[in-house]
Amino acid sequence: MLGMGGGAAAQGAAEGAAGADGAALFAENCASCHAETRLGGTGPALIPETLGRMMGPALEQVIAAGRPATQMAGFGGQLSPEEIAAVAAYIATPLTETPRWSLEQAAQSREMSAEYRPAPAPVFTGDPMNITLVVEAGDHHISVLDGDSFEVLDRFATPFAVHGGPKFSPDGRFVFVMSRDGWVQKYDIWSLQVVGQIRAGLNSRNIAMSADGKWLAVANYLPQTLTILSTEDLSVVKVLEVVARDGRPSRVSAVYQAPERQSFVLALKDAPEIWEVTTDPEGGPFHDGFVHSYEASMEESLGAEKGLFARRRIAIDEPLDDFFFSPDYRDLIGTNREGTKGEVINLDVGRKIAELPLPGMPHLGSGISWMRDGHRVMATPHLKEGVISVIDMSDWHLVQTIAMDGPGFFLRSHEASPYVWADVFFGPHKDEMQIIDKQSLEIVRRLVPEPGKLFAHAEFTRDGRYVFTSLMEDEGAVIIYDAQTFEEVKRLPMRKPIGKYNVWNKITFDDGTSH
Ligand code: DHE
Repeated sequence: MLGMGGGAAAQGAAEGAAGADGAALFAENCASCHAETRLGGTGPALIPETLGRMMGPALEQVIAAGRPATQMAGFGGQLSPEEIAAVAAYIATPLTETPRWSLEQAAQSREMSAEYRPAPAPVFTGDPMNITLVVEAGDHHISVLDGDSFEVLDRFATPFAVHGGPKFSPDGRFVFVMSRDGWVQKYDIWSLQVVGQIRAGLNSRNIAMSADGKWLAVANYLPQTLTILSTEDLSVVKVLEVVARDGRPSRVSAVYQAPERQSFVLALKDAPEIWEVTTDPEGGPFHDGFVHSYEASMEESLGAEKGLFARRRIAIDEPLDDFFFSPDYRDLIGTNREGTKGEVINLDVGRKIAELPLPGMPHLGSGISWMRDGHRVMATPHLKEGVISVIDMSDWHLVQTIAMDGPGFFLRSHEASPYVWADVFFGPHKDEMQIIDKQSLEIVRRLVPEPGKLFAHAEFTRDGRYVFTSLMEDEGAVIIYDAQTFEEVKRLPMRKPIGKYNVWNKITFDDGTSH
């Protein structure tokens, strides 16, 4: 079923370790589950795009010992260390051809659950708007937490390696999650049941929901496409080939919804372009009556594209990897992975309006904003520097660089909270959460619940009273704190909990949450 692309391509690279033939060993031992093409079957895809980006044990260790509580058995008894090294080298080698994944192939992968019965009302008594989902990477599950009682209402299996924020329907009833292998799963929070799943791409970055809740855009690395699904039944409604103006195909860095604009906004990873794809059935913001003005260069790209999913290109200086928006979605703040500077692109006029001093690989995807002294400021952690940059969004000047105990990954706050919770994901202080006062920008507290263990990512309850944090270890926990006193309130054992997502905070775009 899968398009060709891998197979023998990487053979040369994997023949090395004492002459063991990694490709042949793979075909014999692994292909039945992971597919001859390495693009996945009953087991996940074994390609660098997926493997190189996951937190977890080394490849050789997994091949030798297997993965507990999964179908992945250990091969330590059958293969010598040299043979295991050759298989690991083979699967770490890039595919030589970009695999195909057509609309038809995606459609054939769609599986809707026969057991699913939509409930007329929530099957639990708690507030459905205060549900928080916890992605557990240890055994690829999601736990559904009642945000008032802290009870686990359900725990369901997800596709392998879910990444990024799940996207909730505007009424908060359904949620969609995406795996790095391109599977998108739909779950009904009222019924506490999985609705179905589809493989929308072969290696995907993230998903975005349209403002009207009808469409889901899937940003793919492999193949170079943007897949648009119907949220109703997960059917594929459109596959946009992502080809830059100069004819080169490009991966998609990420896609987000711009609710005020009724559009999806995506950045191309391999070309200096931003695309805006309208989800307005009338074709806005590209229809004739649209109030914003466009520059002449934009007119050209509007061309014949009108109506639902019409696309607009915005030319920029260099490709963007990571980005963030002003609350009115007129400005996009982006950076490349080299992370030397940030750029502000105004989406109305379709060009750069400012540059930002943001060295040290800012992680704008987890940026947040809030009001300070009558000005809106945004803050971003940096993956390569132990600082958080705070920028004034009215004139784009750097307000302050907050010195942290190491580089961090995630920031979170809440409208009702005077504090930002920031992790120190990398380095010797990975066990620490630093709490920053949103007005003084001072660090007011450091929490270290388990010295030496990775402690990261925070999410608030709907009312902002409690904060859920992750002890990101295989035998880890969600640790719940009082958001005012910072006292630990409860600990829920979990299998490597990563991200946590509160329905209300997400669907209302609460100040303090990332996309
Ligand atoms: Fe993420 C969100 C990109 C590595 C956990 N990450 C995102 C988003 C992007 C992104 C673009 C926003 C998507 C969205 O929510 O719609 N992540 C990247 C990378 O480029 C990077 C650095 C390398 C890569 O793997 O591609 C990366 N991310 C990781 C991890 O190693 C993490 C810690 C573990 C994992 O799951 O792989 C990780 N990323 C997360 C989480 C979010 C996320 C938990 C959602 C944060 C939120 O609160 O919304």
